[in-house]
Amino acid sequence: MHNAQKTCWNCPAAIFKGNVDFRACGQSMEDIKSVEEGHIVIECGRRPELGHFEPTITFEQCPEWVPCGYGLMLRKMRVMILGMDGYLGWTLALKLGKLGFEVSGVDNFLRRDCVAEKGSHTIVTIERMTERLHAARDVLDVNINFRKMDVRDKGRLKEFMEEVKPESIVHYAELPSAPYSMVDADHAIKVQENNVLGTLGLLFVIKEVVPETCLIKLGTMGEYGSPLTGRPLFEGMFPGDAVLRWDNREWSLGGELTPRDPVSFYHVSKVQDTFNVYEACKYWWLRSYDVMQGVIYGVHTDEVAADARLRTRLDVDEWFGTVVNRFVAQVILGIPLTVYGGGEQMRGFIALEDAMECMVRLIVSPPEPGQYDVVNQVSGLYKVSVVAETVAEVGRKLGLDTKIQKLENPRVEADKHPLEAVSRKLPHTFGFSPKVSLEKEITRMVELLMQPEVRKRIEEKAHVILPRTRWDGFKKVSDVLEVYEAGTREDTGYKPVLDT
Ligand code: USQ
Repeated sequence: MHNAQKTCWNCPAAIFKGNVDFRACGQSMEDIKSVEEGHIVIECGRRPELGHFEPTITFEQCPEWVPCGYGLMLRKMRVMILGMDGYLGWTLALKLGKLGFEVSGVDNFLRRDCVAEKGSHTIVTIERMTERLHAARDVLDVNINFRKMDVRDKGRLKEFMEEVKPESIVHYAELPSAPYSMVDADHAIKVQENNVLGTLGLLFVIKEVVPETCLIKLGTMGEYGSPLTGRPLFEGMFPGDAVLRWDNREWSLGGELTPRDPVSFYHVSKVQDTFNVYEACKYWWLRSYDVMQGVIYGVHTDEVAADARLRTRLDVDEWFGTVVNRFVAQVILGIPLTVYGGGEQMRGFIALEDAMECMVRLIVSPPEPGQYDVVNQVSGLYKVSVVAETVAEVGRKLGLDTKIQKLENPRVEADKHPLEAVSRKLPHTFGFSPKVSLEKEITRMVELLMQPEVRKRIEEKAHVILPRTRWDGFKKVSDVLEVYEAGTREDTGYKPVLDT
């Protein structure tokens, strides 16, 4: 098991008692006189009868750590999900609950409000939170402790954390849309205020209430941009003068701490978070995984599919819909798939189900105090045109014919570029291997979206599919550069991917 050899040093139940300098986090304030000079000692929050001891017990040896299918988990581990009402937050809450974690969550429903403000809606109907919680109890026997709040309300957040004492915190409470952040000044400010200030305040609350918890923060691959030099997207935070070796080549990072080149004001907010989290780990010995996640797509996990009332949201409008999800909705409507620019731009992708598995693996394998670790969460790299061909091909197999349209790119982004994402930690350190191919998840999506009630909801919002938000600030629908039959171009590199 990937986390069997981790020790109390990683365990959030360990209370550090003496001879350890955690500087401002407060855990070293107590001086245990009886302990031999120079030894680090802890007390176990779950087994106080053990007294004070050195933090050397492995997860495998500790009876509090039990198998959960994704490694060993701390029995009834308390996980708080910030942004629990969202696409990912809700899906993860159900998955963790089903695995036996004690799940709590907060949300202020900002995502619902922003989507409504733009005149759109989730095409998969989702219930109000009260209904969702009831359904989780009835269908999955999962009880979730939910509190409505804005994470920027530090007082209320602190109160809730004092009550729950989370042993892991998953931070999804951010506005996730690049186009939404590019609408105008008000939208850019709203995104950056919500994301950057929310995360900064959260770090102070963690320091005060639960410095031993692990913060799992959702960053994004888009923080790296797409370096035209072909420099791989390394996983980590490296000193500016580091020279990294990869695939028999050497790369100098050009004097930056870790090179970032965000591609929208939204992505800039994520870069700012990266530095704030990194600093907090350094100043206060907090611990964090910063997850650089690729574009997520899909609708399926066993838990959300268990009942219609448990489904997670799915957005396909120009602001909140991500590319695969949008293309699948377009296939259903028979709209030519909206490839921006030449379609040669490449992104990292991961299916919803795989992303959730990665999160569980990270939760059960906490870093050490003071450790800030970057994890690239991606299962495949595809050109946008290849994604379009794949969606069209799956659609064709299910009886839906579609064309592809190339639109003048509303974004400012490199049209053609190399992309090499280093993603070694999830497979090598956390035991993850992707299970869901692009084709498999697209097939599940098409099948769900073809259902009459979902199709009707897509049709109702067909007018918010074509992009109007441009990075250059002009407001106009992108010109169509060309329209062609899917499968007629040889240059897309489309190859069906087999399930692993
Ligand atoms: N694209 C199209 N046609 C469309 C929509 C998008 O060609 O109809 C292209 C875009 O130009 C872009 C690529 O597809 O090159 C990805 O766009 P996206 O909207 O799917 O994803 P992005 O804006 O990059 O942001 C999304 C999520 C964000 C997450 C990010 C991961 O909204 O929360 O952080 O994916 S990443 O892209 O790796 O930064």
